[in-house]
Amino acid sequence: MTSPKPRRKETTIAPGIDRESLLIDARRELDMPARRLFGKQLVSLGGLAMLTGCSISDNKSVETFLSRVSRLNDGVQAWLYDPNRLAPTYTHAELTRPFPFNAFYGVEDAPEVDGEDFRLKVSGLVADKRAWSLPELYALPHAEQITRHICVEGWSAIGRWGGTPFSEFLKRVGADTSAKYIGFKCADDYYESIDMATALHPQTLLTFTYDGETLPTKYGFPMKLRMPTKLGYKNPKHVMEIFVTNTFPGGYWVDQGYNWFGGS
Ligand SMILES: Nc1nc2c(c(=O)[nH]1)N[C@H]1C(S)=C(S)[C@@H](COP(=O)(O)O)O[C@H]1N2
Ligand SMILES: [Mo]
Repeated sequence: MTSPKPRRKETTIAPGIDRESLLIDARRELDMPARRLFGKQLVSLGGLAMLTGCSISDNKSVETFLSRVSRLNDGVQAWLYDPNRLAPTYTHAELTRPFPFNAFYGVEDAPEVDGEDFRLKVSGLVADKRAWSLPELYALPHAEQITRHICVEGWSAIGRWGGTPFSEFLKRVGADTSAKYIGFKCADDYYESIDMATALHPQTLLTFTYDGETLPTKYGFPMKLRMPTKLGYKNPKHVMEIFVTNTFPGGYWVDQGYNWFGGS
């Protein structure tokens, strides 16, 4: 006896994926700025498929489609990004205490980097590939910032970071600022990359302190790239190497499906 085959829902696009949930996902990908651009009603699955140049007939092409939607969204976000617009800043009284720790592991597993031996590697499209010791980095022009860090896991917190404007560091190493990306390798298995416009933003700091103290291990010793214009996961801690490139480097969460531009 054969049991009747379950009737195929008309909206099914691929096994396990129906049209509605795919559309919800695609809409989620096209977050705020993009929605403003396309208009909520205008975003249809067919329209998105056309924009991304994908046919969506099986699992693999659905995956390609979704990743293209995400890349399309990156492009729209980058295009809408105003390199001069400043993120809000706050007062000492507004600091979140204690500032939360977050990583893809527990706080006890945060990597211990030896500051004495530490040398920051610099590679790719830069004139000067010399590695930097911490005292050399600490001697760079200093800026302090109290800004809000927003994590996609649903929390935000106001913190105070100190360090050097990243544009200043890029100038010192003779970075090719016409290149597309800056990549970061971290002491844990984390890695990230950002667009050049954000790298040069006046509030993007290479930070060495938290609230006036040497950056503690949990917050990313020896340094964290702090960008108040980007979501938390875009802000790499325990930075070991910085490279300038035109080849898309991806990122720890981006390579698992998060949006790359990650604006906040
Ligand atoms: N090296 C490294 N950097 C990282 C992460 C990580 O796991 N490893 N997590 C990111 C995420 S998701 C967040 S929210 C912030 C948390 O920073 P905090 O511990 O200073 O709050 O670090 C970001 N940078
Ligand atoms: Mo996060």
